[in-house]
Amino acid sequence: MKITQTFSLAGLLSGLLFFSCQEANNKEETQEVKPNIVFIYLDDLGYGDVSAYEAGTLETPNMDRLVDGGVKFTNGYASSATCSPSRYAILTGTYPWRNENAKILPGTAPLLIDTAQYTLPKMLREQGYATGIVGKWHLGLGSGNVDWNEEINPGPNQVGFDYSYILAATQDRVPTVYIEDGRVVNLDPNDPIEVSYDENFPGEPTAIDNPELVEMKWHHGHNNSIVNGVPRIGFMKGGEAAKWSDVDMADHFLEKAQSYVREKAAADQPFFLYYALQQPHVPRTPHPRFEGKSGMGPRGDVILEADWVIGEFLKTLEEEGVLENTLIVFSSDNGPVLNDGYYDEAVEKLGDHTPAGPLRGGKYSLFEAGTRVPFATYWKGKIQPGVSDALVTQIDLMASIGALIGVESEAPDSQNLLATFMGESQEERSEFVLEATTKTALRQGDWVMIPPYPGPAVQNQVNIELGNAEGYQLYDLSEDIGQQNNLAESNPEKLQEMIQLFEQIRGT
Ligand code: NG6
Ligand code: CA
Repeated sequence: MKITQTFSLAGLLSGLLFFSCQEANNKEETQEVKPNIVFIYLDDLGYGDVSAYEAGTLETPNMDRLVDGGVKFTNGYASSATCSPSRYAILTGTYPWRNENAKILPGTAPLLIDTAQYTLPKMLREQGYATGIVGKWHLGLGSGNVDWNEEINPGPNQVGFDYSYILAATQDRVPTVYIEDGRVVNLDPNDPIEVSYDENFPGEPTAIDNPELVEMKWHHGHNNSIVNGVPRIGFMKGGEAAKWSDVDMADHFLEKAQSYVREKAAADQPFFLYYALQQPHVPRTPHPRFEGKSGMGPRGDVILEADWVIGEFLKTLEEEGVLENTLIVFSSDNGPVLNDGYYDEAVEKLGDHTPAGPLRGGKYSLFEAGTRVPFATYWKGKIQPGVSDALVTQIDLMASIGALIGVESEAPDSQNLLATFMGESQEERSEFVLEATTKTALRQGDWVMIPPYPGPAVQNQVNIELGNAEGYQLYDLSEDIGQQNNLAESNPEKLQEMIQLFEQIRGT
């Protein structure tokens, strides 16, 4: 009797299970498939470097395909005029100036994002997404004194990514190796890697001691260890087999990004891919296929290379049948710079090209060109092509993507502007505190207020106006996009209003 009962109970249970599974399946069918999300994020690409923004001198047809085929933002901002703070902000939905360590990081810096912090990839992973990063990280690794020969932890895999294939810091900083899921790729245990930003390892060549080994001349900084003829920032010893090939880097990251997409598409798993290209940051090392192609020297050539890479990547999304179910965000981490530390003809061969478009300043600057960057959202068949002048920032992607997949983002600085990113609204931020090398300024509506800051007006080595001045600066961008007329004296009411708001937001 007991046995029969058990059997019938089991039967009942499996029946129930069957029904609930059926129900779930039906639900899934009626529910919309989760869109994939891809960030195509360039390094130091300026507002005027993309032909869809500034036609004429450099043709970037694949970037244009995203910009002209999606929503082209003319007031889209990176969160900072340098890399690490912008990358911190895009992944955490948090103003970088809230974290005092969010500055340009050396290759030995510890992880900048707290592993307990809620992040965009964590948010997506909780919703069943595969989350991957391919490319430049520059957010620190480990918790101090990293042993590059062991598992490097914490890193991207501890802040929300379940796959990572990265360069640790920048192309001009050691260690010049790729790291996959916390392990240096191709590391020979008999040739361990050592890295220091304080002193050289005895007997190792540097650009100062061995100028005959240098194939790319340094202009400022960049005179420590030499890898592939390129002098870098920082000292490195060993790891010969693991060293990357600079000219193959674009192809290499492309391959990794493509395999990631193919794998996830085959598994039918929604994915978030943060594809962080290294161009056109220094050292500019185009593959020989692109050498001389732009007529502007290596800087132009690597932009053409990046454009080609983007075209190939889009082809892969198409081939895998996922392009129409993928929201692509295309942008850059900060504005442009020509001479960023190497003699590479970026200045000499620039011709009529205007990397910053009509904007003043560049990378490192509080002026517009520091943070206002190419910024587009593209979703084939879903987003209608158009131009938006709405004020949006990369910080807002977290809340907006959260809204897209139906979750609250828990990132207080991030504003849900999903409708704007989808091209369905002109709703915008009312204000934004931008950052440049730890200094901040306020944009509100069409106005920008830059507080007084000590320091040089121009950083001579890179030849960029930084925005430092003894007095307040106030610009009306609706009439003066090039920030030529300081209205601080002629419009004291507006200035006061903005100072107040700025201090209120910054909590000073
Ligand atoms: C600067 C480097 C510059 C670049 C920048 C970081 C010198 C003199 N200059 O310190 O070449 O690497 O840091 O760029 O070393 S970023 O885009 O990653 O922020
Ligand atoms: Ca950068």
